[in-house]
Amino acid sequence: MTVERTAPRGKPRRAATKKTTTAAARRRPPRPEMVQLLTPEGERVEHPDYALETTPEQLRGLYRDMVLTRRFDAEATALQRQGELGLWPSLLGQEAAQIGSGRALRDDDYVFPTYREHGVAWCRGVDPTLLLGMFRGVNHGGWDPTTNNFHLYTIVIGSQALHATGYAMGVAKDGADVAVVAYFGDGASSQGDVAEAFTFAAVYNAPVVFFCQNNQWAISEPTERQTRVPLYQRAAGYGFPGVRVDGNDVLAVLAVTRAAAEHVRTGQGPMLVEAFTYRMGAHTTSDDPTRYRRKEELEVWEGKDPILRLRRCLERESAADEAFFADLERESDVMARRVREAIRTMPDPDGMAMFEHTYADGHALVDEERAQYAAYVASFADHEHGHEGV
Ligand SMILES: Cc1ncc(C[n+]2csc(CCOP(=O)(O)OP(=O)(O)O)c2C)c(N)n1
Repeated sequence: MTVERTAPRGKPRRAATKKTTTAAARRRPPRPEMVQLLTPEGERVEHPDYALETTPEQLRGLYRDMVLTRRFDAEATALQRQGELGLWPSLLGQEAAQIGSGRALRDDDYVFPTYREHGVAWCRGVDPTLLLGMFRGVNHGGWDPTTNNFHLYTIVIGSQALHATGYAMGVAKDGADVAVVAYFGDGASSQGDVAEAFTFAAVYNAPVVFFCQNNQWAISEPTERQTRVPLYQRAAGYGFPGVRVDGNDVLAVLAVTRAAAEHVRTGQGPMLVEAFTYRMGAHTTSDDPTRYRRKEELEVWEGKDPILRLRRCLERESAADEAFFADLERESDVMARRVREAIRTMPDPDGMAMFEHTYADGHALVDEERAQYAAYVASFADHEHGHEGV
């Protein structure tokens, strides 16, 4: 398998001349266009549709976001290994896709994430320590979605595409000029929920950006087992535009998402962005990717590391000095310490709290269940009391 194959193994196209075309080239389908503004060597390139002006300060800001997000993620992975978290889905390798798209949005836009959007959460201003509660099993979310217009993480694959579409339809009815963004993965694109969301969003002209991070794998299923066409081309079948962007190029992701958000805000209907990227770590800490993917594939993508790429650009353009990198290193250490302290002081939940947020108002059945549970818990107290001293 070649790591960048994005279209199905179809009938080979006829070679123009036998002399100039190798057998391997004949077997390879044409590579779909992908928006790129920064090469893996960190060189800026122009794209006719996605011009992007940046100041050195903005470049440093994007770099800082990616470095801190990666450090937070590494810390959370280590905490899981130390038994502090039940599970952790790492975003390693997807920093550019998340920071580029997250920084393209306005505060009044609204985001529906999946469970791996730690970088987007960072851009929305969610305190990173709040992301850990659900994975420690002490709460069902951890943050108030209305504070940062960032919905709770969704583990049911693809369902949030429907939530986002419904929300976007409501926003449109209210006449607000905001963008709603649904994040999901390549695997989620196989879910009925995503297909239904595409249909509804298209026919109701809903202001929703479908942001697919194609990280090449849905646990152990490669993208080629999810689709016979490049994912961004699916949008055409529903009647809205789709674009593929180099998901390891933070500048291209920023420019493309900014344009997509403006497209939906201005009433032109939904848009699909496919960020072509790679999950460099395991699917979650419960997964062992060496069971299903080759190390050569990982090595190819390590050469396209999104953080290294922007660092090379900063150095080429003399946009950051050694002091900047050293300060950032110190800032990362401080954040890591804060994350570890937050875990140690995170309180266990009050069991009774689970009855609190089921309905906005009271409900007779919930009251009954609460009473039953309270009696059950109290029975342990009696039991312990009765056996005191035994
Ligand atoms: C409805 C549903 N089916 C199956 C699962 C189990 N599951 C968890 S993650 C995952 C793969 C998702 O892959 P993708 O959408 O590409 O996102 P990624 O994890 O790669 O970011 C599956 C099948 C689930 N959580 N929900």
